[in-house]
Amino acid sequence: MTAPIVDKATVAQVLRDISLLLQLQGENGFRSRAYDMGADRILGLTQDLGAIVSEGRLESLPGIGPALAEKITELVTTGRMTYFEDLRAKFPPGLLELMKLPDIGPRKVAALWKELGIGSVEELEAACREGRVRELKGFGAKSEAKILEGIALFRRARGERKLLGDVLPLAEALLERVRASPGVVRASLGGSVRRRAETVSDVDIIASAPDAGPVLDALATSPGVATVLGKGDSKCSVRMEAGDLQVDLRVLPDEDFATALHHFTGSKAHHIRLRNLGHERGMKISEWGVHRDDGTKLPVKDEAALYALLDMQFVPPELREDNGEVEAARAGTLPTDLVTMEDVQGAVHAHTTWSDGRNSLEEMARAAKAMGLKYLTITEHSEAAIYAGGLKVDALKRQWEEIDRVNEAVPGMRLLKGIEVDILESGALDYDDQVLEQLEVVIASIHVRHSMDEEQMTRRVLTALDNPHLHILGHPTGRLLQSREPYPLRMEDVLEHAAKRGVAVEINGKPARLDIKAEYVRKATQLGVKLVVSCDAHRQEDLGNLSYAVATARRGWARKQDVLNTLPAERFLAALRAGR
Ligand code: DGT
Ligand code: CA
Ligand code: ZN
Repeated sequence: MTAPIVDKATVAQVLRDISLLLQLQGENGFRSRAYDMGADRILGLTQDLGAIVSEGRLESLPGIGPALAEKITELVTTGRMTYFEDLRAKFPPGLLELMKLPDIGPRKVAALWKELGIGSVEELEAACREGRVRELKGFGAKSEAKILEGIALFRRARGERKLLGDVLPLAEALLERVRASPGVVRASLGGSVRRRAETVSDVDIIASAPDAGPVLDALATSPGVATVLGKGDSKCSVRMEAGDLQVDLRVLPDEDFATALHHFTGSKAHHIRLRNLGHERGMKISEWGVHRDDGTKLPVKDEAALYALLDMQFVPPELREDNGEVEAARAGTLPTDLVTMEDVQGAVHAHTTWSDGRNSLEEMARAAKAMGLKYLTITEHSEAAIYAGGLKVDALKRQWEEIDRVNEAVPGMRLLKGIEVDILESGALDYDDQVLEQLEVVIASIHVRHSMDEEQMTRRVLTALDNPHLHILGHPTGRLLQSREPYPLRMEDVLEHAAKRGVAVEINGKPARLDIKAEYVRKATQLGVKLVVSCDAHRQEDLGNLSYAVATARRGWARKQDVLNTLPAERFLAALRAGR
């Protein structure tokens, strides 16, 4: 799959910005609202935006008239929207950012700008400190203090790390834009995004081209850029409006690409190890390349060549954390068959409109097929999960009939009959054995009663693993990144017991879960536990979560043979049963 130049989120962001700018300009609310509605419409699309545009179907969407359709088409096909660029050029570049502050809307920004010439957060901060804002009608000394508080809050939020899943689509769209700009020979993401860390602080892009200028310009003029933070001969940094994300682009001559890419991929800890190994061999490794002690520069055509200079195996970016990969690569024992997205034949863990999902069985089947998958396990919530529309047994059986119908209607795709059954407080599963034994795929997870102590919680999960109908333990630690701690659980005991009982363990690919995490993946494979990579999809777009599960598997050194859904459907089912 190649990412389009401009994704839905960016289109929506541009439309919202236009709405704000029109309001700043004092236009009637009617015009600006049309852009806001257009933004909602685009975000709500379940189909591929690129396809809608290329087939000329934009205008047939309710709320999108011919003029708007034309502007969106320009943006999606060329990466630019002249109307937006012209409109934006009438205002200082930092003005849109001002609108992100708490309690500051278009009317206040318009007053600050027109009366005091304030066009950025920094200027507003200075004006508040100097007591100039209180002079304005509708503002006072109190509002100055409140604005300063708001600015502090805004800056703190900006400093927080972001979920990889919120950043990667945007990063890939920008990378495509860089790739498509004049003269580019090679381009890649770097940093923690390339290493597929769970959370990231910014986006690093590295490109090679004979002339850096036009490439740097391409980033600086990208739709969705709030501010150009700095631009030099070989580097450009911008802040995107979406998520306040900073993006750093570096452009070098192609002969320096590999060593620069390696440097800016990190991690720092991995680098330090390599630098020391280089030193022992009389080589200096730096962001500028590899030099002999006498100053001569060694040609390095790609990253593999760099590792070869150090007599090491190539280390995939996901493994570059100084977690033993340096030793293994030197000894030649680093796994060379880490699981890849291409290895995955079927997706595990999907919800539909039968419980709390947004798409029908047939829509999910078609979307999975479009991704090149061969099967999808349908695993709705069970009866106890009332909040999530859990299924009573008779509804479950009616679903099987619809699954049979869809399987006939969508050749080449097989929906497997499964369940995500709740693990009750006692460790019992939420359906009787007679129901569970009729299902092809049984995932069991905890959704309620998280506040047990470690002993109780561990016992609960171990008891669940004893159920002979259970195939997969779902999101085992229950963590939600940046919002919920894992439940207290002796994971080592859980993984050992899963190995003993032949239960597979889920790597849940939902970006806020990534559960189990990479460290436990590694432990699991060492104990001989089989894994599944899952999407935990609640709508068809979520099927893409599989790639985050695969990334987590790779970060945990999992190979293809460790992951059961790399098998074709029949063998996958046989492996689930054989474990028990
Ligand atoms: P992040 O941005 O906090 O999610 O994590 P990274 O790893 O992307 O870190 P970042 O963006 O500060 O720098 C990108 C890479 O550049 C980093 O992984 C390694 C390299 N790098 C940056 N600063 C240093 C440094 O002081 N020493 C060394 N050896 N490498 C550095
Ligand atoms: Ca970074
Ligand atoms: Zn769940």
